Amino acid sequence: MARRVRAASRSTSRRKAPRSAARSTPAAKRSPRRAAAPGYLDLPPEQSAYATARIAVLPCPFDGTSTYGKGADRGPAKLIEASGQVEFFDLALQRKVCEQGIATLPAVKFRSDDPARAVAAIEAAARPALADGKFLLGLGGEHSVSIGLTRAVRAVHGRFSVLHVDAHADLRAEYKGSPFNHACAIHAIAEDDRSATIVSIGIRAVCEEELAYAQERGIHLFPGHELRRRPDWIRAAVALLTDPVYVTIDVDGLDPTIMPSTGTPVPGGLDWWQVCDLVQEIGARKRVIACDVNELKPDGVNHHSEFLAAQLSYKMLNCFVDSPRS
Ligand SMILES: [Mn+2]
Repeated sequence: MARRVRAASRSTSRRKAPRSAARSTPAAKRSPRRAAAPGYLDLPPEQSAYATARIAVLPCPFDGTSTYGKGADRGPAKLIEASGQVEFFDLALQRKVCEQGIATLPAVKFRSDDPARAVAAIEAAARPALADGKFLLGLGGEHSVSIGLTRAVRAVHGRFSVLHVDAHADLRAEYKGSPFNHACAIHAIAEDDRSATIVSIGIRAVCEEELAYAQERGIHLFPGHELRRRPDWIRAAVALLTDPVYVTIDVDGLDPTIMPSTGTPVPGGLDWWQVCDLVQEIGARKRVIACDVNELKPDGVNHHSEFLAAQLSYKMLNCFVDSPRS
């Protein structure tokens, strides 16, 4: 890969020497204990140490309630693995936020498929990093991980508005016996703070009860079919948000042609540049305090979805963390 050769002489760019060296060590000479997997972006130790990192990444590999394609529990590890190939420098933004330090926290452990316990475990795992002043990036896992993440953010930072990208409204009050099912994620967040502004983008799969709830609760829906007829949708959506903002992106909000590896794909989603423009506009106009990327379900064959999710998450960090406005 050309990038590895080019990057070899620049310490702040990509370098792969340590890992390829490890790979050439004969198996018999390797330590019997498995080396820790590389963290987010595969950063060198000085940029991934928790104490000095501006950003904390929390893997939340929970997939207890998904209903169609299972396997979102493998999403965080695959996204982090793919992030090792993402270029540190964002060309469009002319920014390299990894220089502020990005620590990868240990993945949250789940003892059962009970989403209520998972939400509590994620909230407990996310709180310390937020209390330490880190910007938090949560990685799902199914969308119910966002309930725990937002609870932690609310406990530490107080109230916030929510920007939500998704094919699904996720506004069911209960599904398969739980209010914490991934089909209920935004409903639960909306009920946790009844007055929080919520803006949902790219929605194209919804039931009538969810629409009625959105109307009653005052959730702003930007359905997929309206976006192409509404050239100003990004500015209109971002203008509705009040500071500070939490951003949650379900990768099925993107079109399945570019993001096939997700449990419940729906045609007609955002393209790459639309989601980039949206994220960039939020970063330019709003103060974002935390975000998540969820519902990546690696298929074990193609890996462009993992790379897209990794690059999107890093673009979010480049746009959101200490952006000029904040
Ligand atoms: Mn969804």
